[in-house]
Amino acid sequence: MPRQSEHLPLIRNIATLAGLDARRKKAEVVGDFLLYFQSFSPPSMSFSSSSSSSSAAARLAVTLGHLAPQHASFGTADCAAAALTTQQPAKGNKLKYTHDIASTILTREQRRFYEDNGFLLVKKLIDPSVLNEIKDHFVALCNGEKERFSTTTVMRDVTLAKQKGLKGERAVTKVQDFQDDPDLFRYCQLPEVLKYVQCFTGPNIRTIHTMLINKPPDVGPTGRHPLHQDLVYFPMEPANRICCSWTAMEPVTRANGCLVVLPGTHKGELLEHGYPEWEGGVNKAYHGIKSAQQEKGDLVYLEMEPGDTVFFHPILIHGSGANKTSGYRKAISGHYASAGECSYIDVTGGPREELAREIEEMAKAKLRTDEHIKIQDIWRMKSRLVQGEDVTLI
Ligand SMILES: O=C(O)CCC(=O)C(=O)O
Repeated sequence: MPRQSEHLPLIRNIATLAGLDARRKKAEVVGDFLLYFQSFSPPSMSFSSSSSSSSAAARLAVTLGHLAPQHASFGTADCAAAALTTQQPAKGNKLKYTHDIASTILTREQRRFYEDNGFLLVKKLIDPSVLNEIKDHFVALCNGEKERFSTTTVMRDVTLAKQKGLKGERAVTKVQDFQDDPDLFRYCQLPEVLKYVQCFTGPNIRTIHTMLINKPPDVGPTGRHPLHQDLVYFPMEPANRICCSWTAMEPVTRANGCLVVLPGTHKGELLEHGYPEWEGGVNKAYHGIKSAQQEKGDLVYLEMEPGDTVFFHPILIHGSGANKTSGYRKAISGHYASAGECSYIDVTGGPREELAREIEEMAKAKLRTDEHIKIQDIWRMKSRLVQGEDVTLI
């Protein structure tokens, strides 16, 4: 039986909004409807297409610069500078994707890199022993040896869901919304993570979304994650004060489905998303960018070691490939928003509406109610203050 959330008062409010029978166990019901919109299963997309040699050279320069150590030596700083010159004409650009606090934490090159590219990779940020403890907890949850909180959702890839007899971490592709689980949520509270997160959100920080993504072997094409922009899920603004931290828990390579990004796309608009028309099935609420096929030439593959962490902007186009190896690929991520500058918005009429309405409808169906449950309330329930104070995001 899952453990109940600490957030019962808020859950009760939402349950009341939904007109639930007061005799029902609210936490369990809300946990159930979360399962609908959390049932992300990666549809397929091939990232193997080749691009022109000039863009390949640019990508290499970007990657080399980007992978430079945090406090770059003379040689690597040169490399980073070359990458920046190659990638974008950065001079004179106003700094708008990083918070002012970044000037005391990031190197000039790191800050410029994020401004120009929309992501920043920090190598060896987290001690692998911490990640191993988190991994052990995840495996114990998968094996049913640890109780899960009612608000946490355990999910299977659509391919795995059709297979019988799979057990443990072999069968689970994601554990999501672990804000109430201290053994997993400790990742989002790590000082070394928040030190960087505040460079993008500012000092008051709320987590808005949490995931541990597992790619077991032999999943097949549905193990891929379509190119998308995370903002399509978030009913809050401004986007520049939202960011994701994504940490490799195991060596992450092109062969086992590393993260891929399209540098600079954070400067664009939130694009139309929808279900890809792919074989093998697509799970509920797993949307990809409709125009993604045209953009594939500029992809950068982020191969990472355990503890390496990439921070990225919610409009940055990204996805991941299938795991074609016999091992696992695990990563843990948090999404954070400024609790001092972000506020909930009405998503009617924009690219977020379709997904928001779909999520709301799924929640209504699951709760067997005709009452409307606002997308903002669903996200309110998921978020948790991790640094500073609540000013706007309440
Ligand atoms: O970890 C992955 O494979 C991709 C995760 C991702 O892009 C997401 O959940 O937004």
